Amino acid sequence: MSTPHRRRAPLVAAILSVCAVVAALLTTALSGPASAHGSVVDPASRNYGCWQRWGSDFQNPAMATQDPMCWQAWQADPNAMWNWNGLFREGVAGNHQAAIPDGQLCSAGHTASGRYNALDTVGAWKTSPVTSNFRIKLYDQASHGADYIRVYVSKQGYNASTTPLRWSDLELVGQIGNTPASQWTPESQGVSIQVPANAPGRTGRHVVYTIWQASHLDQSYYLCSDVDFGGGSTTPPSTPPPTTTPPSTPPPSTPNPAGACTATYRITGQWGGGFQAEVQVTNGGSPIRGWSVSWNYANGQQVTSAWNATVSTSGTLVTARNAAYNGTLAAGASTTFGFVGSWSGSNPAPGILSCTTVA
Ligand SMILES: [Cu+2]
Repeated sequence: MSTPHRRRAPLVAAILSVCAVVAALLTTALSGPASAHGSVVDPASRNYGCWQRWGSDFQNPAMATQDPMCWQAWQADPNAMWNWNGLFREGVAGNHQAAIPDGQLCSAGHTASGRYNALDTVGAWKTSPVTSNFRIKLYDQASHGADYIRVYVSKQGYNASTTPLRWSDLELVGQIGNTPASQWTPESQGVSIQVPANAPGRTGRHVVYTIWQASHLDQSYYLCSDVDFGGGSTTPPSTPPPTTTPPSTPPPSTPNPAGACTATYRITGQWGGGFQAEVQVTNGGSPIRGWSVSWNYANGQQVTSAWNATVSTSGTLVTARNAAYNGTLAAGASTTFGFVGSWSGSNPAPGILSCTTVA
């Protein structure tokens, strides 16, 4: 009777050590560069940007002068870049501000045993140019989907070159709700999604802070992207922006030759109470330098935020005019604009889209 008991201890120890080895292997596999999580890739998050710019050349001493913030991050812990997709915490239960102290927002509160701490360093991180209407692109390698994604931008007056980022520096400028991965855009591995944001009144350097609440478990990603408002523009400065509707020309509501332009409407994603749609405008006639598309919503849908067009609403009528940079269309050319909106009950596409042109 006592023999099996005496044998059990080494057996249990053996099982436990096998478990430990398996756990260690799993941990290594999950935290290695090939693991499947994600990040904001445009505008690039701090560590994704450093990995993108220097991952194949991370020992180049030129980085110290050309990209000093990335240099200090690579020196501090290269795994922060190899694991650009692993900047998350688990079990936060939505209490993001309680979990992450001020000054540690870019490292998710020193997550992963401090691997990402150097991302909190204040200084001249490389920026991506944005305009006040921009979108973040989140790449989700493992198709987790999102319970929600929230996009914040630092308030005008915050000095990203000198001040550690605090929660009170941030303003919510865009968000989406529950969006399963099946509604995201397929990538060769995983999926991606774009979240529109609107941050008027900014100039110069700012930080975009994205919280991605993944759907597979309570896993929250905290991602700092460095941007420059107006320092660069999505419109190349060398190209004179085409004027939209000079007062001397007929307003876009003036009837145009039938078939001059056409518009097609496509819902690209839909979730509880919200949806995202894309409209393609095709110029069927001679070259134009402006367009306007209108439609009526029959079920109370509302456009809440648009990109690549200026959208106005009057009752059920929605009118979208070209942005400064996409009004000019050659014969047969197309362009698209998109928006997020709200709906309830049902969300059918509008039956008729009228498209008018500015010659
Ligand atoms: Cu993951």
